[in-house]
Amino acid sequence: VKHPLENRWTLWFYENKSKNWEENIKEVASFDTVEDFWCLFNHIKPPSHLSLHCDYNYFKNGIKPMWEDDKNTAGGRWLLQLPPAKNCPQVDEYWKNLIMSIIGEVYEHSCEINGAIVNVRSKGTKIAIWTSNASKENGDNIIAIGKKIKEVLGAQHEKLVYESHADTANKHGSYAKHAFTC
Ligand code: M7G
Repeated sequence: VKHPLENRWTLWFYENKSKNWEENIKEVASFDTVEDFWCLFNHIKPPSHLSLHCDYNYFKNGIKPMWEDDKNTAGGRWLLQLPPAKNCPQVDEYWKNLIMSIIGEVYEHSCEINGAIVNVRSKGTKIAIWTSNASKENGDNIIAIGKKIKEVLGAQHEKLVYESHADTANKHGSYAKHAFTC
């Protein structure tokens, strides 16, 4: 008997092929048991072995890994910015622990977590958890999620920043306004 997860999750893969961002993002597979997750996760390259400009996205089934999805429009992301993967051997371990934590629903406010993304870029690797409610009034829950992320990653020394998708989408230059840090 396989061990069921609380939610069904979908892996999406982004590969920079065409100019149209949305065309580059493809649904790969879905799973709702621990065993099927490991089967998929162990079958694909870790982030450190991905080509530049590729992303893995694990999202709850039915939520697209895009700002435009109804569940994401009012949300934001907790972001951990790391050096390029070759200079950062922890990337794969962080990523594995992060995905295990979201599908295992270890967060007190797991219902606010929509998914997680790793972006492999020349300037560095970004790891993020996307949450559904970026409002100031939801600050306590956002901070609680951020603290838990640091704990599950074993990354107390790293800095996390939270930015709303609205700010990220409207950013000028490389930096969005940071709504929270932890
Ligand atoms: P990125 O891949 O998140 O980070 O965004 P990067 O700048 O380190 O590569 C790159 C670009 O992809 C953005 O400036 C947008 O043009 C596009 N893009 C990224 N995301 C997450 C979205 C999204 O959710 N919706 C749309 N329409 N475009 C996006």
